[in-house]
Amino acid sequence: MLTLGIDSSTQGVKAVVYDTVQKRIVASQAVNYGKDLPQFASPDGFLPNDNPLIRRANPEMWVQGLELVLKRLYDSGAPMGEIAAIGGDAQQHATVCLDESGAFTRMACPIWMDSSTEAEVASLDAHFGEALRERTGSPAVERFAAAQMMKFYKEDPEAYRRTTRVHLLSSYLTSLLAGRDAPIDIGDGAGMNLLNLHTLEWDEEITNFVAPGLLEKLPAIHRPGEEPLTLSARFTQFGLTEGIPVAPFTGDNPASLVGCGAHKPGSAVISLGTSDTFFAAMPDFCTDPDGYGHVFGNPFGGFMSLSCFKNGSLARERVRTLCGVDWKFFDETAFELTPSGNDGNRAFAYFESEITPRHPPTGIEANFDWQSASPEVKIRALVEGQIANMRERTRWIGEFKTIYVTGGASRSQGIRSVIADVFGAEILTLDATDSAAIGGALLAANVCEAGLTK
Ligand code: XUL
Repeated sequence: MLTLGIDSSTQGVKAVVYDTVQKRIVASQAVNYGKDLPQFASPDGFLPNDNPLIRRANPEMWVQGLELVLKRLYDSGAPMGEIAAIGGDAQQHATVCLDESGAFTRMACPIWMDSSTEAEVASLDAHFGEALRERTGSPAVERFAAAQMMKFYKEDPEAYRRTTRVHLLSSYLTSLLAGRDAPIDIGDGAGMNLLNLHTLEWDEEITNFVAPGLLEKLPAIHRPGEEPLTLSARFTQFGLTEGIPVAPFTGDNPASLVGCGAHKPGSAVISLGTSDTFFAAMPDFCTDPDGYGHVFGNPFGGFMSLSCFKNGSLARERVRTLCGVDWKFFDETAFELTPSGNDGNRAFAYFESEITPRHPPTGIEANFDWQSASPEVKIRALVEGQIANMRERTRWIGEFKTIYVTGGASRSQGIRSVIADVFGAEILTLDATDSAAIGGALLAANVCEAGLTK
């Protein structure tokens, strides 16, 4: 069976046609927002803003990105007519607000990188304290929908009032493909500070506190085993068959959990993308006592734990540019020229405000003379700093003998060896660096195999 997996990430969108029997990608295409949709003036997938805490994107860019990647697949001769089902994922936490006619009520949607809701987080903290973490799996978090919607209501009450539906990007894309309002997937819905993970219902007390009428604006919650949505006629222009099942899109991290085959407890996944994340299927529900980590839904049932680090691939790219070296040097040579441990030289990159742990956007902080150091020392210092911080902040998730490494930077032998050293674990990689899109394709296959197709 062929299924289509779509990954709508921060910097672009990818689509893979996946053969579920031979377990291989038969066609794939990608769109980069900066390069391919320059009219949205978002080189890194968000609108540049003088305030480094504000990170927003035009939702029209996500729609055009989706259509362009499907067009590219179709034009490349991919077997679109043979695709039996569609699944996918999106960057987590981005909210999309619509009015009754389905038009956007907010043309600059906060994405996961937004940290401009400090005041709202403080007010959620003051009101709910520990109860928020206990009920929703996460402490009050800047990028999550609760704080973001509280701010939207305060900043633009008129647009908030006109909003009749608040989607996550994942459920918005499912709605677009299905041509009707789609439910929210629990994997991604858990990343809003609004879903009670004990009842798997929206928490009325929290929604009432956040903004008036929010509960009615939230989509239904997807229940496993529900009849899937089906593809709308609009997408037949790309050779797809109207009426094929569309599995509810999930978050990129839950999709990667599935794509790596790590949806059963036992192994962990490190995804090295715009954000670096560390996650694992959870044997038992628990939360991060230090208040940085999260609990999301596992698309195959139960929960997953996750810690997210904001200064991931954009920081690596920035240091590579500062060093004036190519990717081969960054990924391999730098690690051949330097010893493990880097003679004690370590650096932390805060180009973006960091969330795990919280840190303002101060640039590079090194324990050595950064300016005069060689490129290889700088590169190892950065990567060892990133991975050592990850190790420290993910102890609450558990100890793992096997770690899957995925995402663009998983191609780097140097980075993989640092992970193996720091975690003392066996490192596995997939053939494709993009486990999220494969996860989407597997979720699509799952709705077919569950016999839920019409
Ligand atoms: C997870 C998070 C990021 C985004 C990146 O909580 O914010 O990993 O999902 O796309």
